Amino acid sequence: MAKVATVAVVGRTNAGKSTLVNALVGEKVSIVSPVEQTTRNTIRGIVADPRGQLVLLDTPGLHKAVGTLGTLLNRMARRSAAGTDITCVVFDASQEPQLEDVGWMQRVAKEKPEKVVFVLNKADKSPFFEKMFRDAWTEAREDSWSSELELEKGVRSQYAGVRGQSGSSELDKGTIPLWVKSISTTEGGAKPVLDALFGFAEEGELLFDEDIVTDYPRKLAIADVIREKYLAHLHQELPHELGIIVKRVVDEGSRWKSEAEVLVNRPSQKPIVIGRAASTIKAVRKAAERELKEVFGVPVSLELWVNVEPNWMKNQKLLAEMGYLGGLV
Ligand SMILES: Nc1nc2c(ncn2[C@@H]2O[C@H](COP(=O)(O)OP(=O)(O)OP(=O)(O)O)[C@@H](O)[C@H]2O)c(=O)[nH]1
Ligand SMILES: [Mg+2]
Repeated sequence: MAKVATVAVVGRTNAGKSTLVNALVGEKVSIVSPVEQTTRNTIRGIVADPRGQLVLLDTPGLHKAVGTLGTLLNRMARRSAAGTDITCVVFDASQEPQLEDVGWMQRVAKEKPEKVVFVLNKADKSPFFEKMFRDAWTEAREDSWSSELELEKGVRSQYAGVRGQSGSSELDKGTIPLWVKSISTTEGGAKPVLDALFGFAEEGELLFDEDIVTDYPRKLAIADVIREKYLAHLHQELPHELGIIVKRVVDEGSRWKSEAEVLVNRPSQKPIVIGRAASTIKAVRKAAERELKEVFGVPVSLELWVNVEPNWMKNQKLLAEMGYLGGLV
């Protein structure tokens, strides 16, 4: 029988979760960019391997939530971690541990999931803060256990005594994460993560057909590719105030025709997404069409409409249309 596991890939925004998922799947199933909050939906990437099958949930990176969309993304990430066999926390170890990294450590220390992989990502970069991450974990674990013991016994002094003894059964009961390094920008660089995950996987029936790499809905996948091309074009300009809704996809046999709405928050943002003489929207459309042909194996022609929709990030109906309200898990 094959080895099978579901894996929540979590961590702070920009840590490289989607890049890692793509490397593990061996195909691009999730969009990637240097801009924060790139991933907005939970996306399943399915890894086929001679050992078996891993179902990876790529989640939106945890960040300080601003507004409804931000809160939703955080909730989605936390919820995904709860329902899976393995929790894979990705850290960008080319930077010192940040608040959100420590937040995930505290969560792991508190909830003690049985199978946890801590990925020190961007191992190709220098400096690399491995020790700081390991120290941060030691601290998070001790803090959590200290408050637990205080609760159980009501005396801090007893905790101090226990901490000094190595191999104390009381302090050993927590999670022991497996630490691995990864260079997720290359398929081979992520192999240590793959091996760690299969090490935790258990024998079982395959959850998906062997030739499936993702079950992410087509409309949402197209919207994501358009948004990725926009992120690449606009860089730090209004990335969070840009929403894409794919209105329809018509399968004409040898090609698909798709119409999408590009939403901005304010009228002043319209010229930015259109560009001088429509140069931006044209370049985005071309780049997206090129990638969609590669992803789906058929030519896709896109029609893009730009609309101003004040406060779309708080509009439940629009958020639902973008798939942000009902996760896939
Ligand atoms: N040098 C280097 N860059 C990496 C590595 N992994 C990811 N990156 C880069 O880090 C940036 C963020 O990657 P993403 O995969 O979009 O990050 P994410 O964690 O999914 O971000 P959100 O979706 O916003 O939560 C991109 O520019 C990637 O190319 C790595 O191992 N090495
Ligand atoms: Mg992502």
